[in-house]
Amino acid sequence: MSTYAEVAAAIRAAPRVVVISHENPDGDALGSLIGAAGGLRLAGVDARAVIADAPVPREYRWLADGEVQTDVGEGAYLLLAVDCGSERRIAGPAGVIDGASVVINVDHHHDNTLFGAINVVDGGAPCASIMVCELLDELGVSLDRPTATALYVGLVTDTGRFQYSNTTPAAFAFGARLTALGVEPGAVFARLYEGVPAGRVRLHGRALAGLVLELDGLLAYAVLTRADFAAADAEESAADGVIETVRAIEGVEVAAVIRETPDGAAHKVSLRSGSGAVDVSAIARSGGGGGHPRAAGFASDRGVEAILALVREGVSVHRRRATLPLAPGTR
Ligand SMILES: [Mn+2]
Repeated sequence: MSTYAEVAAAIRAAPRVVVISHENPDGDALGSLIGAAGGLRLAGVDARAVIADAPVPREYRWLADGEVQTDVGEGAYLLLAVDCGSERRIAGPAGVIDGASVVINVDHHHDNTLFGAINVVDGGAPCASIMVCELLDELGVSLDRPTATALYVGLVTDTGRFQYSNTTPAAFAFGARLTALGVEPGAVFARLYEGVPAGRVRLHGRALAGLVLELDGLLAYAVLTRADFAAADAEESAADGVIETVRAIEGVEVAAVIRETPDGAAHKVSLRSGSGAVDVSAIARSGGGGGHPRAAGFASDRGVEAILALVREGVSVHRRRATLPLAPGTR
């Protein structure tokens, strides 16, 4: 593993930096991406944030509008990937890795494939944006409020608003530091979690109405088809958050949401672990994806039944290997 000092030295030596993150960008992907590009510019580095063809979810547009380009621009560049567990999940334009003079990988996914020439991977970091901040500290950057706000978006979303098990003392300390720099948590909350479109609520209703529990209630899943999106009049990112409700069900160890892609040719599968007794990133890897032990996903061109078979098998393997903590008296 490399150090932030090595990353900083490579960035200082580069003509310019292109920052990228993962497909279907979430709050940490976007916060890390925009915070890194903005912070690097504060360090005097020619940096741009790039997302090719990935629609930014509605709740993050206030952060991303005007800050993200769809192409890498002219000339040689160093590539900085943030919050990307694998080169396959990069949301950059085709050839963005091959075209780079150097690839740097700064990430907190424990199953990171170490695809960079320089890799700084910390599976214990609550979010990638805290790692971006460590890099910016190494470069001697004084964070301004917009950059701090972008980094805070990564922190507040990846920790589930300071409620998931990755909400460490370091997470709170990072939040305190960013708040002292002028980040307004209440305003960020309103931007991220209020002003919800009605279509999103209708889509959640459809997903939850079709909820299925299997394996003595250890596995719960919901399936969303294109017909559901059309009937709810909901955009793609409206499915976000359904899985948190499914995961919270009593006794559920693995929650899954399977959603048909807009072209109808494939499915995106989100997985969450209830107590952490099942490593859902292992299930996701068996489907060609990856992630964190408690939050992972994969894309598949298989049908729903084949995907469910893979998920059931994954849950069963872990049931055999580990004694799942069952809530007393429930079964
Ligand atoms: Mn992340």
